[in-house]
Amino acid sequence: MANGADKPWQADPELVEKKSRPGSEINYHESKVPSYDLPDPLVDSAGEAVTAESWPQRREELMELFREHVYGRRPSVPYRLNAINVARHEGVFEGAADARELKLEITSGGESYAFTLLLFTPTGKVAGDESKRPAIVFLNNRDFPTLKQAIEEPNDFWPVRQICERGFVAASVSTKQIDPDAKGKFDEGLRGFFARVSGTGPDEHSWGALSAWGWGLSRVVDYLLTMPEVDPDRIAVVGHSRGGKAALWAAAEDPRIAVAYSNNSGCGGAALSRREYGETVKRITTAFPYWFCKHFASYGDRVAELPVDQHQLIALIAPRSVYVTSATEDLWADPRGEYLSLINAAPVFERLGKSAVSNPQMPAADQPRTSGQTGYHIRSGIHNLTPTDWQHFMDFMKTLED
Ligand code: GTR
Repeated sequence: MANGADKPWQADPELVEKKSRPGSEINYHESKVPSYDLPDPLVDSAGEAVTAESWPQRREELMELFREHVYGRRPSVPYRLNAINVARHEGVFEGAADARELKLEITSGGESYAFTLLLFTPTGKVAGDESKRPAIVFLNNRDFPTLKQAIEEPNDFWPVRQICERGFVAASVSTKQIDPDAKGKFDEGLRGFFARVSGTGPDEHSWGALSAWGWGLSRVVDYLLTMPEVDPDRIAVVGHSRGGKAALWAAAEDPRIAVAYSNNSGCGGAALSRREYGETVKRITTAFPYWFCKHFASYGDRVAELPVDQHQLIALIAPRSVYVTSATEDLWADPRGEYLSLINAAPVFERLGKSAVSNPQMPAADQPRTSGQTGYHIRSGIHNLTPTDWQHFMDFMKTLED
């Protein structure tokens, strides 16, 4: 092992210097992180300590705060979901899986909106005496493959063959197909669709694209729950970066999601906003205002006044499971802030009778740490979702079976 390879991770000072620009508002120095107080997930708005029994009410209070101030409120418009088979190939990956392409079509007020679902089901025998498989739904925020590409062109970002070979049903949808990942395209996406059919325009607290993407994940869950081969208690959602932010919020909004995995999700995802390290609320709401509700931008210059912070987002998923990962060179996403979120959510898991990662020291690079419902690793390298990240995550999924 290289010197210090088993010591708690800390940002490489040379990298910190390299990334720090004179006069820039973006801070990479740990010494310049402002002092802050995190809002306590286990004290309610009346100042009362939260017990396991009162957690459901406190959870709802926190959900409302996140909706109102960060991700926005989803519309409550009735709709119908239709899954349309588009293509099917049996025995792909030398017989290891069956592959399908479906269209998930949402119909409301006589209009429809649709996005593609790619779905791979392993063909092998299910381990033990169980007859059902866990499923992993990947929210792809990069180039979404065609079914043919997913079968024929191995892709490290979504290593679907390896996922199937480890016994998981593998599903994927595209962020952009659910709601465009660009400014000024509201009318073209799911949010525009719902605004049109309900006749209500967006306001200060309406859902942003991250929430719409997460809503799309929940429609995949709807479909998976109709599949007899899927274990309804072991459905995971996975996202990288902006996709990781959406995956966490999707799991907060949808209790049927058993596991959320956020990879390099940073600001607005796993990282604590109050640290203002790397990407800040001010910067993200300037560059990507449409990801959040409009109101979130008003906290750009006053993050200390945010009624929530991101450890509470992770806590909202308790007592279900959360896996968070960072990358050593991805200081923009604030690895330490991501780890601190995870450990500051641990008291909620514990209050609910579960264990969670709580060691205040970060692990060394490339050494996954798991405890009960949560897990973490920081991979050597750049901002990316790699086969190594996937393997560690699937190892974590396996620990949940015991
Ligand atoms: C960046 C953005 C991050 C992160 C990233 C990504 O430009 O600032 O918040 O989400 O994009 O999605 O890769």
